[in-house]
Amino acid sequence: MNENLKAIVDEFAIRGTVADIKPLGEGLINDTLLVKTAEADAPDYVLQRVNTNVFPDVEMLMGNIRAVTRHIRRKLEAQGADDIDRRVLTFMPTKADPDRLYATVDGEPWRMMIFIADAVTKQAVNPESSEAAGEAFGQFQAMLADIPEQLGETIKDFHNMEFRLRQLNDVIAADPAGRVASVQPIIDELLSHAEEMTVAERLGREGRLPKRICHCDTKVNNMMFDRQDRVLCVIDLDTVMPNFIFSDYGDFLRTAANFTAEDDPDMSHVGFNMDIFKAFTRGYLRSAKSFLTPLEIELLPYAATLFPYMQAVRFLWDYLSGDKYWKCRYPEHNLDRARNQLQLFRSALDAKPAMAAFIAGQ
Ligand code: GN1
Ligand code: MG
Repeated sequence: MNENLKAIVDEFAIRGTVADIKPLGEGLINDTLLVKTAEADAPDYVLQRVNTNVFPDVEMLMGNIRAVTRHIRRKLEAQGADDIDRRVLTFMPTKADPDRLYATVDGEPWRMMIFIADAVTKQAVNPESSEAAGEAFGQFQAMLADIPEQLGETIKDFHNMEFRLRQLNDVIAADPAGRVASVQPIIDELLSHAEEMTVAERLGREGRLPKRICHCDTKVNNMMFDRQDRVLCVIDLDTVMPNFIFSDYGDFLRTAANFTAEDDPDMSHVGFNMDIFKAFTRGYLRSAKSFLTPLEIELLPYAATLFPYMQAVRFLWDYLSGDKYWKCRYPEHNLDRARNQLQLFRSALDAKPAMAAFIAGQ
């Protein structure tokens, strides 16, 4: 067993004796390990190093996570739910300070949480798992609707469309990679929709659209299912922050309701899948209808177009910047991604009337 890792685990107030520590999963952002305990009645744990390049403010990040997991745990307790350690992530306090949920070792922040046993994640969706995901993400937002703490923005302006357009316009003006001229038609098409796609920010300023606590990384692989295919809990809480609810609704559909991967270079594969849309929306509205305003519901089709649009803007921004943010496997990778998301945006725009009709019938 790696003695350095053992020493890190030793910072935390856990139950049981450490028997083994080994790598877990394939997360790209944080380093993740499984800590096995010797005793049958002690849980196993997940040990994770937080990537401070992506999340520079660990104090804020872990403050958010503490507030969110405590709040959900209290709700589950009040409902008389059983199996609570599998229904919400449980982060372990440090020995030095029971109020602290991370330990800094050699300048690196580490955290530990209870490993959820007998659970699986899914990588791909079908209508059934999309409906379950919609219901679970809606429930997650619903449970956090009355959280008393003010959460911080762990990534500032993360889903702010006006900000993403400013970034694009800045890089167009500077043209550091000399690529602007070659993609002018894409730029023109994206910018021609700028006004309609920033409606959320304007309504927010007018006080007509609230920010609520959102997950902000609503992919199907960010939830755990039990062996009977029921959703146990939502995981990967690093991006939980206040946002328009469109973040969770729209970003799930952006990945799940595309007929193909976001970087498929064959645009004839790209399109908006209404079966996934309907299943996800049915599940989401079942749990979120109780707290959504009529305006939020009316704007859900907009949200389904917003996230492909935002992602096209972000991929094009990175392409024009010289590919600094996303890893590229070939020179035009970001451009293919931007084209793909633009095509998905067009397809979602076409589907807007059908989306609105479906939502009206819910
Ligand atoms: C990034 O790392 P990953 O794949 O979960 C990005 C998302 C984008 C996504 C597009 C912190 O997410 O916002 O939608 O790439 N996350 C960050 O592939 O920028
Ligand atoms: Mg992620």
